[in-house]
Amino acid sequence: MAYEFLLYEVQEQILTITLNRPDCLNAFNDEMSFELQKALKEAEKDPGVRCIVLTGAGRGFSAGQDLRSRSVSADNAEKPHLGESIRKRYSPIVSKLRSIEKPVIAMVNGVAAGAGASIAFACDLRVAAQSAKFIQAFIKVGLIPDSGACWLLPRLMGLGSAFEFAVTGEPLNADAALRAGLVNRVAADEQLREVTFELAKRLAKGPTQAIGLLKRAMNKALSVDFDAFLDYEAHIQEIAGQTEDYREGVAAFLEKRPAQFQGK
Ligand code: LHQ
Repeated sequence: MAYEFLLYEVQEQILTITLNRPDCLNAFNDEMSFELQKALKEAEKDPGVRCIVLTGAGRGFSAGQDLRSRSVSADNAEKPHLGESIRKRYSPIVSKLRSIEKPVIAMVNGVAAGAGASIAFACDLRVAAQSAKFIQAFIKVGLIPDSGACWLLPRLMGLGSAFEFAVTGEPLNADAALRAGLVNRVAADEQLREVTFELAKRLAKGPTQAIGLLKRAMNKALSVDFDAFLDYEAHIQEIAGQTEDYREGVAAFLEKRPAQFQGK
């Protein structure tokens, strides 16, 4: 499938999706948001994709909504319908990032603002370049953090820090984001790709189904009580125990050799 505003490249079972509107720091127009939805669906179906890296072309990760786009313009006589815009464009993206049963790494190469930051927060892991920064820019244009940020941020960094981050709209640099628990690793700019792909390769060689089930279990854990979760966990482990990778993992342990997981 051809994309106009994304690059979609698979190598060594790692899919790299690059947001590709560098002139405006990869701000989302309608087409790019629909293309990202499609790309994630394509990745979900492809057994040859066992890890996804999401990044941006040029000096930014993404500046969020393209504020020049007519569909969100605040200049028209008629007031814009942002609820509808979010439901159609961003919610399906962040929902899929949370539910897709493959690990997703945001390789944050530069500024991530507004919905661009929210999309990075919806990924499973974030590796940030030293020069990257995160901005919850919404408040500066009179909006609330969207694309799941009000749900994700308190869980990632705690309620008080999340509120401060959102209400001030002040940027967090990569080191501050690491301290706040918003990113997993910070790499020197010139080593970002290497550090990210070292992690991606490891994940792509992992027991993909178990990683997907782990993601499902942790998503569930955010919304149920402990005993209900234990019941759910037993159900999920039952599924994991049926995989070929479980059989391989145990055999490799007993034979004292590294496991060769196939993602099956
Ligand atoms: C942009 C943008 C941009 C267009 C930089 N749009 N061109 C959801 C649904 C419905 C409605 C509304 O919102 C949402 C969710 C959201 O995402 S709301 C939040 C939208 N994003 C922002 O408010 C961020 C706006 N951008 C900025 O504050 C700055 O550009 C940041 C801090 C990201 C980067 O600053 P600089 O590094 O100084 O770069 P710059 O400002 O010079 O930008 C470079 C170019 O990119 C520039 O174009 P130009 O033609 O002048 O070179 C900007 O106009 C363009 N650009 N963000 N969101």
